[in-house]
Amino acid sequence: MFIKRQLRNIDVPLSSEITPRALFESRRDFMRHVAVGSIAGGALLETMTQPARAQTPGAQKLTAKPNAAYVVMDKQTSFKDASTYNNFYEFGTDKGDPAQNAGTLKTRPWTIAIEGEVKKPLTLDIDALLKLAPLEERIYRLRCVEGWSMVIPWIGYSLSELIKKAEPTGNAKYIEFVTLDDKKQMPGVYERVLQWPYTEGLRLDEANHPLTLLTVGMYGEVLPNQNGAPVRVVVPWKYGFKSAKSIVKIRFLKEQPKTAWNVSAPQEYGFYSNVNPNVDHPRWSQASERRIGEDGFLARKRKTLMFNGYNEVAPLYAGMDLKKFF
Ligand SMILES: Nc1nc2c(c(=O)[nH]1)N[C@H]1C(S)=C(S)[C@@H](COP(=O)(O)O)O[C@H]1N2
Ligand SMILES: [Mo]
Repeated sequence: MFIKRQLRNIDVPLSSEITPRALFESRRDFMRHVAVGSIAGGALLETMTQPARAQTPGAQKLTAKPNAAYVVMDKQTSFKDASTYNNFYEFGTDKGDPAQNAGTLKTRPWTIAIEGEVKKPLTLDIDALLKLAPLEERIYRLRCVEGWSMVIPWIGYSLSELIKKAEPTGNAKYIEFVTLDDKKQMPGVYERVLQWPYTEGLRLDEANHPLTLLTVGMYGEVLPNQNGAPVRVVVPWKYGFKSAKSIVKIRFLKEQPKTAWNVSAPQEYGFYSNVNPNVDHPRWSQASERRIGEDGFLARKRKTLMFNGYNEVAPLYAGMDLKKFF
């Protein structure tokens, strides 16, 4: 069943995926970048990146200062698409399942335990975590290994702020994220598609990279449950599955942790999982991607960029064979 579902999501390249159009489009995007870059001040930048207004009845507003250093200029994905086309297997394996089923997730009270190789093990209440550092809005591309991507205005702060508070020992080389695992709130956990709890991990220097966002909101609101409320990470230069949702525990470790996807299919999902157009997944090409919301007759495929376009992370992998460490 698992394999069948995955296969159903394969992207068939459209015949409209022809070079001249792709070239034209990327040149236009480039010109847009140049134009914006040459204008001083953030005013234009802000109008061009206005979040598509969220419309969740009863959703809680969350204010955050836009951080102009972290703004992808591509058109934003609509809130509707970003909150109804999700991967969150604890709530089911179909894209619409999380939006349908995640209403049962209780996000208060909620604590995050910080354990392992730290001088200050602690259990943080979610409301304390929200106040640990100023909240920022950052517009990131997120690329799923299945071949689609979105552009989302997230709210949070660099995970490094939390790591600083925990004071890792000199032994800490890796970090592990553990998602809530509760059958009463998460109907998908009855299906044995993955090993529960969902776990993910990063090398400590990756976790400390300023791009790695501890995320509590999106589109000016608290995170919808289906997007990983009340707290998740977003690691934009890696495939989406590295961005673990609804985190209850962060462990600091000496050794590289196991990760849920790697355990389920080690030939398909490595530990690093950096977005890399030159290394295909056995079932999906990684050379191009479909931007959610651009489907339809005139939809084009976009070229996938190395590190999802976040070239500033390249030094983290200096001298590493990224085909071997996929
Ligand atoms: N706990 C948990 N986190 C998860 C997943 C999941 O199934 N369970 N799916 C991952 C995958 S495959 C992707 S692409 C992103 C999707 O995030 P989004 O729904 O907010 O776009 O969440 C990731 N985080
Ligand atoms: Mo994904």
